[in-house]
Amino acid sequence: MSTSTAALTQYENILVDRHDAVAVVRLNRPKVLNALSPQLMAELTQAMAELDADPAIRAIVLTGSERAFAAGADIKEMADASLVEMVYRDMIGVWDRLRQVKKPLIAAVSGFALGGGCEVAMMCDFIVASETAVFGQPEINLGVIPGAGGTQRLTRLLGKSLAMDMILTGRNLKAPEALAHGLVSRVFPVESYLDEAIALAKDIASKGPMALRVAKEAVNKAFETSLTEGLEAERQRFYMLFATEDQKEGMRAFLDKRPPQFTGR
Ligand code: DAK
Repeated sequence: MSTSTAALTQYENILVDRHDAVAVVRLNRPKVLNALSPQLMAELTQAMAELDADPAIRAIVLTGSERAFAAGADIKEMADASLVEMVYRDMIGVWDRLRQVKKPLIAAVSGFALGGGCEVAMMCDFIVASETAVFGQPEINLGVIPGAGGTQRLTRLLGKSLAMDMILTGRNLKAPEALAHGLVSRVFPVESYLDEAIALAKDIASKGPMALRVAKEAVNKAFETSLTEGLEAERQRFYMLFATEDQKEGMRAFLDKRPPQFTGR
């Protein structure tokens, strides 16, 4: 892996490092396969908000360990909770903050991405995986159902038949199947998946920040609107970019046959 530089705020359950304009956030509860405790999720969403507001950062990679991205929400923390306690914990209020990240957010998944782990990966803009990645929503085996978007995002990404199959049986998808069905965009050897994800994030970080931001908004619109509304939203954003210096720089650089220097203005 490329050399990391200064860490940001110190957290107990995650590690945050910078690689030039790319931040790498690593889930770090190895003894429990990165089970997503409330404390971990609070730290994760706080770190994401900090990085999103940091002008030096242009893309973020979210990862775990080689063995586990995350094996789900922490079952010990939920096992004895009552309905009322679950409601007042407002887990979704915290988890949903990942949706508000405006910078490109790539999940780099190796090993288990189960339950809430799979759901967190799907909250990212796209997923790259190691050959050992395993995705699943095994909540049915615990007497519950996915609670952080699994029934909705998995169905949109994989289609009804495969999503139903996974959610009703609790069966997992290995990396090649996840790639074949579009859950992940690329699969790399386990030795290099994180380096590859960081390289990919660096490439994205070299693009115009404003264009990246509105491209992400426009793609996400596809999940929320009719085609006509989505096309209109895309068109408005396309025209809007002609008010940016980066559009002038990007097109001028092409004509001058030189690499563009985007500033985000
Ligand atoms: N929670 C707590 N501890 C976990 C854990 C989890 N999800 N997954 C693994 N661990 C712990 C194990 O208990 C074990 O701890 P010790 O016994 O050593 O103390 C340690 O991690 C290593 O695990 P194993 O010994 O089991 O390791 P194996 O290699 O044998 O098996 C495994 C790996 C991933 C197949 C297995 O650990 C497993 O089946 N884990 C549970 C997977 C699972 O069921 N995940 C879904 C959890 S439910 C919501 C948001 C999110 C959610 C719901 C609502 N809202 C916003 C409303 C999410 C719910 C879930 O994710």
